[in-house]
Amino acid sequence: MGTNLKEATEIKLALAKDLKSSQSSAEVDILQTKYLGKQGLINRLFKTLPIKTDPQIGRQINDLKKFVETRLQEKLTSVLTTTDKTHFDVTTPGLPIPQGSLHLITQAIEEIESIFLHLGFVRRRYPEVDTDWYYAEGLNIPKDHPARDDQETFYLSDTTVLTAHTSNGQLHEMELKKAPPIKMINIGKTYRRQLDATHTPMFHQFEGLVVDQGLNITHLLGITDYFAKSYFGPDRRTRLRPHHFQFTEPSFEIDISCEVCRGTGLIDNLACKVCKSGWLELGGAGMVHPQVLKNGGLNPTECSGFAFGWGVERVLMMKTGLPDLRLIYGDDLRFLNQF
Ligand code: FA5
Repeated sequence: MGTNLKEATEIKLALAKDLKSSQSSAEVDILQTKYLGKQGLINRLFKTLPIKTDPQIGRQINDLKKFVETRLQEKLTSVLTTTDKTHFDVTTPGLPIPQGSLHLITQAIEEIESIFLHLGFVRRRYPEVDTDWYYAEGLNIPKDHPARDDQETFYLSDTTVLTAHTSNGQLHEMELKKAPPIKMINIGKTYRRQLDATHTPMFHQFEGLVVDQGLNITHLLGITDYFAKSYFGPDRRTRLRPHHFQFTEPSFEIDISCEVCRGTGLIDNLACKVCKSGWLELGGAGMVHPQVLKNGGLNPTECSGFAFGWGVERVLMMKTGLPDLRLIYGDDLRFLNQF
């Protein structure tokens, strides 16, 4: 009897010491094996002590076993709730991961790009920082033209600008291709010193340029109409309005029929509040000026072309009824999450 008491006391003392130095569930697991495992200290007592001849001994070892089990369980609970930060409970429900999405302008650019790719256009990206020649001089915009006004254009040096339109891509494309046919859509960032509900200092334009033999205004109209119907809906119509750009001749503004009043300009016999006239302005276009073809290294007696340049933010505004372009570049997630 004395012998087994002595061994139980030794085990309890060793356990107390082990528990004190254990700081993690992994360490408690090791103790579990050391004391309660198949080859553990308690099982060794069952094997070595005369439990068959003295049932008292068996009972005492069982009590010791329960004691060890309880202390190990207590220790495990304690390390899990306090010190053990490495423990991973696979049954704990996960935290929801906030889901991101493409920015609404990226989505609009992808949609516009896919419409033009469908028509056989090639997507291009030309410099946002460019020289005076590509941005203005080569496009027939002389030094004293109002578009050069530094109130509107960000000049980086006397001869370098942050491009205020994507039309600089026209000359780059002509130089790259060297000969017709040309059919490119240049979508890029553009910059102007403007800020209000319909103007942002950085915005995007998509610039189409098509050069080939025998092109005329009806081809421009066909492309414009296809874009309007694909992007805005099959009921929309387009029209040309005379306008002026230095790099196209003749030049136009393209209008698209208003969806709200269906192009009539009237709702319940009152002027439509969205468009007032039945039409909304899409952007500029025209037949490429012969001098610009020459500047791009092409022969205007052998080919002709048309070009257009429209604002991505503005077409998105027209499509979605967005009241203020500044929302697009703000950080209000209640707005951005809707896209
Ligand atoms: C031009 O920039 C011409 N380069 C377009 C062109 C290309 C004409 C090819 C002929 C041939 P405009 O200045 O009108 O044109 O600008 C084109 C479009 O850019 C506008 O219709 C509008 O949709 C958009 N836009 C202009 N300024 C801003 C701005 N600050 N914020 C957002 N969109 C703008």
